[in-house]
Amino acid sequence: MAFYFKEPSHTFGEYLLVPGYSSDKCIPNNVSLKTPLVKFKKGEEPKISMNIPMTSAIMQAVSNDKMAIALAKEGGVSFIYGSQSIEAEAAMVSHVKNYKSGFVSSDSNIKPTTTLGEILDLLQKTGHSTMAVTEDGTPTGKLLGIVTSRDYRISRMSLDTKAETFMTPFEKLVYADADTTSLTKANDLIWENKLNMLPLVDKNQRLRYMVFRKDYTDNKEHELELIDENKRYIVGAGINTRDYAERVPALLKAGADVLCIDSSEGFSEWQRITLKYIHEHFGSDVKVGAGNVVDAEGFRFLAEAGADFIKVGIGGGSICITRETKGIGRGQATALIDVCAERDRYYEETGVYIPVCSDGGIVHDYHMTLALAMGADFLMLGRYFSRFDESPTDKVKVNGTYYKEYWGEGSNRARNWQRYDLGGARKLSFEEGVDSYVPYAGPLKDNVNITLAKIRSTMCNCGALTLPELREKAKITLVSATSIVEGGSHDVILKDKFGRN
Ligand code: RVP
Repeated sequence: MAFYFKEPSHTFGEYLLVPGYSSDKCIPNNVSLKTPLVKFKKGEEPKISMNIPMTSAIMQAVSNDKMAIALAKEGGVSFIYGSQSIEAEAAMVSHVKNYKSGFVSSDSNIKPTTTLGEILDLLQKTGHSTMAVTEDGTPTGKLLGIVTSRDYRISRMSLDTKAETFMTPFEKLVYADADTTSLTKANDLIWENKLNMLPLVDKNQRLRYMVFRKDYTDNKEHELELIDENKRYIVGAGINTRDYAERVPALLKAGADVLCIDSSEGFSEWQRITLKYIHEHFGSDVKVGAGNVVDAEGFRFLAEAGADFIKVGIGGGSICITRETKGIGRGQATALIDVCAERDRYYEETGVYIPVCSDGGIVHDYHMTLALAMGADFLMLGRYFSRFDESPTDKVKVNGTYYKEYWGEGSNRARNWQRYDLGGARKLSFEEGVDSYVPYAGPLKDNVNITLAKIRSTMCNCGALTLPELREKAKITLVSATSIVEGGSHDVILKDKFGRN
């Protein structure tokens, strides 16, 4: 006879936190959100911890190199999507590892023959008024000059005028040596010479980086940035259970700090084989997360198979239709509570702590706090990050409002069959995800800071200054359907319904 769980499974929206005593020390500024990313033995430190409990989803529409840099600056980790060629994924990892904070590659490049009209088009496209004039128009070509909006007057000049006639030529530029100039030195030069931007060139006058005055202040603002011992940003990468023998060494060579098997359902022999192969061939120092599972049994299986962290969640993702399509899954909150209880039992028994990641289904910021209170060590978020400037997708205007595109890995658009592979044909037999729009929300930094402020504030309401303390002290209640209605504004007529704000 089938096994029946005694309780229905619930999701985050059905729970609330009940405040506990907050001492006068319990203020948001004192809250630490530091959390382990990979497993560790009792009394030891994990090889990698994060400064905020957020990772970005292993998805084409979410985690590329740009997202990874932006999130590492705030203290979290992106897992670069694996549904691309090994070379392309390794190149993204390598870009993150080689990114020098404050040193940017030029994204607006022109040739000496580029016309003013073309320059204005480029400005419209990139929004960047500082353009490098290189011999071949590439970001790393021989630097011949710089054009900024101070170099031309649209009302007085013909749109056919070529850049070479009005650019500031190389001979008149203040520049520095890319190989020997530190960020501090670059910033000193910027201040001494009243520059907005300092180009860094190699010994052949080829452009390597630009350092902008505005990035100086930006750099000072990233107190929680997550870096390795060589001051490079920490980055993760997704892998699958098919081509790991080739993909893993390429990603490690590119500098990936942590890997994660990306699969919609992880309680399978394929994951065990993959974990075993990686640890045997590349050493136990290579950190690999696995998943997804939704119960204690699934956790125990992956723990014994050697997973360095374990992801929880099937069917709760905003773009996911696995539950409708296949009828598998479990309410995210119930799944998480069950798995975290098993993690704690496993820790008691073995002295090994395996972090649990709650993946998918976060709709409101408070759901994050609930997930952390229920035991998640960190979260994986797709929709949340897809809305930001840094996600890889296009920003589109629909009926006067801006949206970003967001699609599931199981959609026809992504065709990530490896994620759904159960050892059959090498193709996506049916869709498990949708293609959608999400409201555009602006820069990652601003949004993440607001979310973290809410989490810290709620933690103080619960009397907790750290995540382990939150788990220990949290008092959580299920709410009735009627009380959920009470939670929003009710019995008033919102002013915007009258067309006013
Ligand atoms: P969300 O944050 O709710 O958008 O969910 C993101 C998660 O959804 C991913 O981390 C992944 O586990 C899952 N996903 C990704 N693609 C699909 C799909 O096409 N069904 N699901």
